[in-house]
Amino acid sequence: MSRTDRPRLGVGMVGYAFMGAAHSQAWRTAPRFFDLPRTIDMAALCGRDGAAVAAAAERLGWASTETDWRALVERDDVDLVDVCTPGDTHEEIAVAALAAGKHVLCEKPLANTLAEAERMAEAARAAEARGQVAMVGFTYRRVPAVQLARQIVEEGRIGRVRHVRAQYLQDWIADPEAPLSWRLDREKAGSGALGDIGAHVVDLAQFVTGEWLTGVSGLLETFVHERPVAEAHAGLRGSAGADRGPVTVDDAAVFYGRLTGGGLATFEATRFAWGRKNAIRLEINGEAGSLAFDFEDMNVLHLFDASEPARTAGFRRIVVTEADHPFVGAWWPAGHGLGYEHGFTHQVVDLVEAVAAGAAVRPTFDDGLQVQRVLDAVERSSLADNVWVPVPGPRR
Ligand code: SOE
Repeated sequence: MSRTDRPRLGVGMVGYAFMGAAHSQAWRTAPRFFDLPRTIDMAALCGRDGAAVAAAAERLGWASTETDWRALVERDDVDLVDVCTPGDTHEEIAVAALAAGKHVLCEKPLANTLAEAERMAEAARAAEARGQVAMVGFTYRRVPAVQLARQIVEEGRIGRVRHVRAQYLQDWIADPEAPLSWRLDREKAGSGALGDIGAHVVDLAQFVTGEWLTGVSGLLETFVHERPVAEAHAGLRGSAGADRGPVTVDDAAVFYGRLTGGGLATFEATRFAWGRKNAIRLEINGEAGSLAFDFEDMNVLHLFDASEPARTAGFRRIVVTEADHPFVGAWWPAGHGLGYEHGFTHQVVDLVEAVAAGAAVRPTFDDGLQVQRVLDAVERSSLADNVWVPVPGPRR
């Protein structure tokens, strides 16, 4: 089937900041490197400020604009709504889009609260029964090295999982004078490091092991309670004075939990780790070996096979750039590697294939709800002197 006579998939996106730019790149690029079963039409970009969204549409490759997401959701030429807005709007936009018969891709974390996530997952289950697709944007699952790690665990190569050691380390607000942004405001973001980056490592731990956390205990901390207000975020000014405002979320989270297979998991999420820019570090220790990954060296997966004779045993450095590694064959010759943006493109590839097949694609909103259950339990634990808080399992 030539590319031109494939059924059209009209996409409408809400939001055009960092995630909007990364998703736009994926919608533009995926059809050019993967043989998708749909022709992608980047039909409309939505944002409140008409002039700003028009400029963004021009820059990011969208054919038209809307200033009200409700209008976007009702458009007949939009089949899929991509939600790239702060967490306080995820539920209303995603639920309205699902009710309007659209497929939905929603940025992570799914929601700002457990109650919102439960309502979104319920709406998604009903929509999936009608043949619609709902996906949450945990893009790091689609880094080839992470996909390979999942395959190795699933093949039983490292045996039963004993430990998961997961960190997400950044430093973009380690400077106490770094200005406030919506990510530091509880109303907009729901939480700080816990929901923003802790959500990623919870999802990765559950994805790579195929297990989920049955209970957690944790601590949250806010190191800097007040910051300068940048003009763009004038609305965040507090009583602290016209040019400063309060930080109302956690700056860092540390927590641990038990996995369904009996293993133990430890997590750390912080944006105060000077020198760490986007360091997602995952180590899985099984009864027969270990895996280790660091996003700051994202094309490499380390494998230790405990069956190797001690004389020559050691971590093997697998360069995940071969054509038969997940997703890699569509890109460059062996050894040339991929980047941060490729996880977003691979996300679009699997989403569009699921839409064409009329099938669900993971992470579903139920997967997003499972992460939200963990975040909620960590928050409740931290508020109660880090007591142990059970985490209910997934519906299916
Ligand atoms: C900020 O911490 C952030 O932009 C996250 O919100 C994204 O999900 C992650 O991909 C990069 O870092």
